[in-house]
Amino acid sequence: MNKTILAMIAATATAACTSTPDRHSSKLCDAEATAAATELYDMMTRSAEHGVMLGHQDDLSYGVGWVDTGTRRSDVRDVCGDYPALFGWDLGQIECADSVRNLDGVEFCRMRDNIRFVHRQGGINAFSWHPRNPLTGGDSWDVSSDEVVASIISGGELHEAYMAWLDRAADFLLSLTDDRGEPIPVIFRPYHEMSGSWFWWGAKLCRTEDYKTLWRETIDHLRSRGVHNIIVAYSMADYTDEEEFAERYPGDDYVDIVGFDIYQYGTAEEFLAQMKTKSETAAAFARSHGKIWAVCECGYEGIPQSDWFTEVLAQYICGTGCSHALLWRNAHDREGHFYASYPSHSSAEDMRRLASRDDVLMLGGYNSLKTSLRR
Ligand code: BMA
Repeated sequence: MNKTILAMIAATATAACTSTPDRHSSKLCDAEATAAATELYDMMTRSAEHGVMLGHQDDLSYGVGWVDTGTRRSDVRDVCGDYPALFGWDLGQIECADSVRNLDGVEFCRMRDNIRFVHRQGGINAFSWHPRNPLTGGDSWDVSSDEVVASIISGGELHEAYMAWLDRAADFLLSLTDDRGEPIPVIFRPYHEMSGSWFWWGAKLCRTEDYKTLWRETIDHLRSRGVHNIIVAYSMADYTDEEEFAERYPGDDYVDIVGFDIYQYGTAEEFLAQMKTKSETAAAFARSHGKIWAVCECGYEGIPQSDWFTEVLAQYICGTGCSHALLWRNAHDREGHFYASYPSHSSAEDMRRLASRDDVLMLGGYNSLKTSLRR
């Protein structure tokens, strides 16, 4: 972190951000949250006032043209000279008995090792979850039945079986221990993009009330299993106003971070118009509910515009009180499916520029900020 950021911290009073909640109202929704989770959430609330943390999905697991061999390689670090502050992982397939790898081929034991590394380095770990379809046996994207959610909530014929899936997720979350054996705090972002209808839990695939029940029963079940190291994130797909944003919201007792997933598919203008609506709405909702807000997933597949990071993405993630923005994965096994830059790509210089902004926190910047805030 450079001097400018430190000066900004000193001038916090003048740099007050309108879109972060009153710090004192920001406490975790879990009354029994671990001290480490509580401290992390508090730090995230405060860091959002100073900059946005950059995140990357599967950053240490693989990148364009390589897979993890234990060297902690990272496309983001290769380009920017520093790791992202936040690391995304996906739990998909943890629900299957004796599952060794997640849906993208990442071995859960390697994931755990990398999560411990991230934690030791002072970074933040965040989970999404693409569970298989418990009714049809298909994957998350199997939307052939609109009975799935009803079948797994209380009273549904698969309720008990689904609780066993949650048990496997709980076991994994509890296995993420630090050097002292304490559970590492992580962001947990289940049943995401719920306003869309491409996952079995999507808007047209279940009743709104059943969705909320599924969410609450999931969190309650994890808590009953002793999982108190999670910071829960609610991440919408598209919406146009606060009413839509709130429609499937399971309640303040079940959510800590609100936000959305957003990808550019068309023009930059279209993307920016969506960013504006979605970020302003999420920020307003976060403010009135005492939560923090984030861009939980984002990107432009293949980064066809070489200055996209600074000219487009930065516009609504910087200076808006956004806690973090997670770029999606750099697939090693799917040509052109990457969202962070890599050294030989035409966007590398621009991603470096984004990472060096005073109001963008990479891992080093986040660590320096924590040190200053703790003083
Ligand atoms: C999607 C794509 C898929 C991947 C899934 C879960 O957006 O990247 O290839 O399997 O996420 O990570």
